Amino acid sequence: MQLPATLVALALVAPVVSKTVDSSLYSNEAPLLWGPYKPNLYLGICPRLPESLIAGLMWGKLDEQDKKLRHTVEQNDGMAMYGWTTYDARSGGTQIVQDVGNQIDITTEFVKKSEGQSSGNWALRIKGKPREGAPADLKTSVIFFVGMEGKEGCADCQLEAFEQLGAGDDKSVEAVNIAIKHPRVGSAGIHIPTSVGEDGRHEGTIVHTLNVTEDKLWQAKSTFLDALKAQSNDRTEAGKMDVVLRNAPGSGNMQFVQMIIHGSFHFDVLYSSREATRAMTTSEMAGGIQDNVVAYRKDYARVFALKAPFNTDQHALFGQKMLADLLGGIGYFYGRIKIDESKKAIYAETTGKFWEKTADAKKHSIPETRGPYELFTHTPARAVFPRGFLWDEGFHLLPVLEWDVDLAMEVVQSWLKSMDDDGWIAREQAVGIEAENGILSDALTQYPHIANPPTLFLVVSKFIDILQGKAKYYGHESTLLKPEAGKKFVAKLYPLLKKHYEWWRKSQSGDIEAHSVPSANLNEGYRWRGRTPEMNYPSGMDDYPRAEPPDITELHLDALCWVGLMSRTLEKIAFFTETTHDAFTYQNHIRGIRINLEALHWEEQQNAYCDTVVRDDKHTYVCHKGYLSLFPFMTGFIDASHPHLDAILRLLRDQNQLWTDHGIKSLSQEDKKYGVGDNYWRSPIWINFNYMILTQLFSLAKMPGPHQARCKGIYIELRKNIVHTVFSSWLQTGYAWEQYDPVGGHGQRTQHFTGWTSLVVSIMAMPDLEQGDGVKDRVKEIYE
Ligand code: 6A9
Repeated sequence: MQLPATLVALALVAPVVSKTVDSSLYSNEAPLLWGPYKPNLYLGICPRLPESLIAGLMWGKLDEQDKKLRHTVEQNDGMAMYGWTTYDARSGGTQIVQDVGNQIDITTEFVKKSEGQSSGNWALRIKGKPREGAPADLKTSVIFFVGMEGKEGCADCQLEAFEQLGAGDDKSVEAVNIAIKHPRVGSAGIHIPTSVGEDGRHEGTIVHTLNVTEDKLWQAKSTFLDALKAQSNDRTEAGKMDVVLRNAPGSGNMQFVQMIIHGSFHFDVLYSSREATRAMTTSEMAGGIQDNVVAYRKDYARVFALKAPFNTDQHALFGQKMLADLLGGIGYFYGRIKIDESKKAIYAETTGKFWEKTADAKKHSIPETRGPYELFTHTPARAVFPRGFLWDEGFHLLPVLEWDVDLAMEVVQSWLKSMDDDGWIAREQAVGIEAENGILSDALTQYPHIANPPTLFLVVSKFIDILQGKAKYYGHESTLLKPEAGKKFVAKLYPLLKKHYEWWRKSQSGDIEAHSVPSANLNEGYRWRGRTPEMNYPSGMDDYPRAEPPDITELHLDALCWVGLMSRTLEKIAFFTETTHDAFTYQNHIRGIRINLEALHWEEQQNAYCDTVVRDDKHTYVCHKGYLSLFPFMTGFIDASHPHLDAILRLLRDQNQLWTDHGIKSLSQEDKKYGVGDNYWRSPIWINFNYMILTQLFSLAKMPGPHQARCKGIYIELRKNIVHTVFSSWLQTGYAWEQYDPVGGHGQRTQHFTGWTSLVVSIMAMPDLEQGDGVKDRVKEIYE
């Protein structure tokens, strides 16, 4: 083991701290220990260990540091572009931030090296390059910080900075070393050579150690600026505000390593665990960066092999970036969430204007906390919502599953572990104080009667397809795909999935009897709890039109279909894990669901599936044609010979209803709520549902049936339209977007929405069915 002198000395005195990575987890998990798991920061690194270490980067133009110091990702920072260009959870990746305001482009390269079960080494190379038009002598302040959580009262903890002096006469500082000792992390050292690359000139490296309260650790920016302010105030002579912290290395719970650099630069941060057989070196890191880029591109080409007409270099670059941003948006969270279960009786929603009572209860609610627990999840958008969203995660994991099945299932497991004793999973999880920061408490509090679409079941279902060889896997080497391992894992998840399913059926059950439909099955009808006028947040399609005013007799079509999707997944699991007896129960449920899709939800006049409600004692349809009407189709209940397939295809391919050249839009323009109000789910195009539509079209295109050719034709067109939409918007703006405008096709709402919009990666890899057999023309004939 070759460690810098100071660290060698340290290693000798440091007792070996026993490894604390949870040994109950399977073996492919150790390489996931460290990562840029604070996606809310441009670069925030921590291990997947509660209350341990945080590290990260801040930068800004020296004389505007107080206003433009970059730390948390902010949409209004006005970056020309930012995000990962390559990223893999096991080996690392490269991120670029084009910082217009600070006139500099920052590149962060992150490399991980882990051996066996050891806690592993990692390294960072930070590069800066002045942007065009920047002054010749652009001065940038760059700060690398490390904080240690839970240090107070921890006798065995250490976070100490040392300067490593050169052998030369001038005794200049050659490197900064930070010694780390922590019961969960073990002993380690961070080595930061002070040289800043060939052209870079810098005014020395300073280390400033602080002892701060815990809440200051994750607020590195204000902690740093406050320290500068305090330092300026301490001076007796009046003058300008200080821009550089005093050099004061020592022992504390927070370390700032600050450099003032002229022009372009690069410097390295090398983290070596004492358990590793050798220390991380600059050359190992440089080699690692190169290898990672090459491997990432190669892996991408294999796993997401682009199919015509998207087999171009430009689409490859685009896809690599989209995937890297999805993977790089993963976060590790630890802490508590706010929940309110004190008024379960009120939330039962059994009387007339139930939402008024609920609103009142919310007003007076004093939420309790639940936890602490861990959540390992991808995030929809780093700037605006860097936290866990249940139904988003199922979509995130579909491409991840193809890339790294063990990682995807690790995340599934993390979410399922957050389930409470009743089987409820909170839909929006801001776990811990840092994740909660800046969110109104109204949006934070979670209610245990609220559900969210169970998209994790989609992931488990596809996982079983892979295990059974029904879906091909070209991703990372996997432990779960070894004989018997996958089955064991599924058997372990099964009780949790079943519990969630049972909670869902019970908590969201609908009053079928009130509808007095003789042919209906009396068990399978569901209603989203937590509805308010014009809104249905739990469903995920927030303002998609429903019955107004909300009513306790409503039966929601999407809720029924989501239950059906769960039933079918559980049936699959039951057969797969040889718990056949259970399978019969699920089959029974599925039968009931099929009956009720027709008996309760199919509206003959409108030729569409709809929500329903009881009005004037009568079973009444509430029809707003759009994504909702497509649910039986999207969730796989419409097979090739289904009598309503024709109507569904007509609806989605009709230019006067849902079809646009940019993808399928959320609501028909013939609906009176089209584009009305906030217009969130009332016309825009969303990629998650377009993906679901495409996968169904694809499977029907392969299945003999009266509409096979149509399905194939529409599949070909829709696939092209969606990719074109996301791709061209990305070319124009540099970003992926939350949704797309149904008229112009441009990206809108949240910028750098790297969540389910990334499904475009899977879409580009879906087979191109175009054979030049005239299918397209035939489809045109039918519709136009
Ligand atoms: C807003 C902003 C500092 C809304 O992608 C996440 C969710 C989806 O699950 C849902 O289906 N989005 C969709 O209708 C975004 C939700 C953002 C809510 C929080 C607060 C201020 O934060």
